[in-house]
Amino acid sequence: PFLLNVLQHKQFLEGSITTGFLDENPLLFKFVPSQNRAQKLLHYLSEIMVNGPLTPLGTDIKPMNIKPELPHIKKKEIPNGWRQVLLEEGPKGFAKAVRQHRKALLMDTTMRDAHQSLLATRVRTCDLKISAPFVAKNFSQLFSLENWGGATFDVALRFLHECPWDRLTELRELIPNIPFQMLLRGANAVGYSNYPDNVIDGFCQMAVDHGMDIFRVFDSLNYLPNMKVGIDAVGKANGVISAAVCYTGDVADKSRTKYNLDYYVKFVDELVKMGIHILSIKDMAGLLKPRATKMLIDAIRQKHPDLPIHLHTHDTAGTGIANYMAAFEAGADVVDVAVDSMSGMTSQPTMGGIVAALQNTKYDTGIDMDKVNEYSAFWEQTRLLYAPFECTTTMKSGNADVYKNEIPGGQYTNLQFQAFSLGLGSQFENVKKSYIEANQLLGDIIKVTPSSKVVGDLAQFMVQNNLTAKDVRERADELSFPTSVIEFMQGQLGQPHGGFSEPLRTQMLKGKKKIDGRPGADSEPLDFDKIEEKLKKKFGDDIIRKCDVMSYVMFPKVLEEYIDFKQQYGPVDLYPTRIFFVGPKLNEAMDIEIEHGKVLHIVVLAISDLLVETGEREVFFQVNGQLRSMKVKDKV
Ligand code: 3PY
Ligand code: ZN
Repeated sequence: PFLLNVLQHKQFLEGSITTGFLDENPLLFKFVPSQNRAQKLLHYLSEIMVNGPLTPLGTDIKPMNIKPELPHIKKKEIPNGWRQVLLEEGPKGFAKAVRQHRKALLMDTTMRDAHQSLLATRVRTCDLKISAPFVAKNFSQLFSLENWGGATFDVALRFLHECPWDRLTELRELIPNIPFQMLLRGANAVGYSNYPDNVIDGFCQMAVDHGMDIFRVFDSLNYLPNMKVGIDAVGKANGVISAAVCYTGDVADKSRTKYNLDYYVKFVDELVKMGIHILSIKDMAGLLKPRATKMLIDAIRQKHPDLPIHLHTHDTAGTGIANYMAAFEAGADVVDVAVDSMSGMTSQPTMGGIVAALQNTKYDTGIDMDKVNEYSAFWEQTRLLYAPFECTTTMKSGNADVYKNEIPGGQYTNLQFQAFSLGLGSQFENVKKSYIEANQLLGDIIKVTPSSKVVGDLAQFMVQNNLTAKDVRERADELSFPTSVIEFMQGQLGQPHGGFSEPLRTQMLKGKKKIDGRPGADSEPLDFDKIEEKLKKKFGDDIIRKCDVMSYVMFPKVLEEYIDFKQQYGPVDLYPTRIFFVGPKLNEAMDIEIEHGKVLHIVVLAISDLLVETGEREVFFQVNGQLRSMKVKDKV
């Protein structure tokens, strides 16, 4: 299976090789392993057919056998949009134009937060690509598309065996007119703990180079020094800095004094001083109510008349559209929605809902409802391909109890799912109660990735060990708390507003080191060249790209496993979603285009009985008319 490059060289083919040829062309004599993609792809199918899915499924509900489609769109049908404004005017001019725009603007989160909140972030690039030209043509009025960052980076590599950088490049190619937006976890980039500052800089530059435009930067504790790392990195990369203030509590409730209007306005003042282009209000749990929305946006708007305000919420309690109406009245510029069939509950409020609500008002978005309906119908079907990951397996409705427990959208779905998979629906009620207590124990902190995990881990620890808040306080020095809780208490995420709860902190840490400043302040810069060299040595020069090095820096083990998997099973991202997750039915035909114009027509014909001597089964295929077979160990 090895090819010599020299065999394809013109001089070789002409028979005019001279003795100096080898010295002049050393690279041609390098061995290049043939990719043998077809063989690897068959290996993937064989494994699934014999041993079941190679990627963990959330439930045993099967993806539906359908092929959602949208009308074909030609490139020349795509109109200009806000991205052209950004490219012409730069981030500052773009922000100014957004603020001057009198109508309501929308960001569509369908490609990121919506599926992170409803489908465990499992939506694959191939399905995003099917909808991309339709979106580019019909929704050119959108302020942006949120299609990257948050958990999508990790999940793409870890569970979907696809490269997040390629996703970005490919979507950019298909959508040249709508700005792309990503969620950047400040000094944690797209990870769960902080990286050295040069990593954040390098990451943002690479994202811009791959087509990213707008970065929503947040910190899970609203800790300004962490925010600054992200903000500066985006600025250096010439991206649009959309700095987020994470919202918790209730500014309309006078009895709740910790996160009051004054707190938020002062925080925003500090962000503005850092030179941000847009302010995001990130209501990650969906805690805003219309009156609070109005108070908050009014207060910020009065102090910063020229600052574009972009509101993000989750519709967990079902008050999302009402909040958005209040937000526009108070002077917000942009709000976040997901297409109807991917909206609601722990996802964003509906696109169709807000478009319709604003029609024939001064805020009219100009978006065509028929097109929203068509896009929604596509996602309604596409969602069925992700049935094994559906939050609706257990979640049937929104729930206003979120105002009490303050659990962020993505985490709410997860915790519920975990509780039900333990077979205890009532467990979820206990987890929610403990979540409230855990938050209070930790000093009533802002809860969003990764600080929300700290509260969730402590809550589950309390449920599992049957502990009340009083027990935790009294026995803190003898209990062994989850690592995330200890790390938070050490100060590894940053400093919470109002400081750590004492004496709990000291008791829990039992002498462990406390960090009282920015956790990553003293980290040494990473040497990317050295890492690249190491990875190339391990996997081969032609396998490792610069973006793989960055993925490795984010998630070392995940990247290595991703490369190993790809070397074993080939480009599995080419399989349609149902086949990727659960494999085909016997005699089902599929066409896989492994490169432009090169199609593998594959049919799985049969699976043999167990071959007793070897413990294997043989899977028989027809590939482009020829019979092929492959033996794999039966591990079941
Ligand atoms: C993430 O960090 O992934 C989030 O969606 C936070 O809201
Ligand atoms: Zn969100």
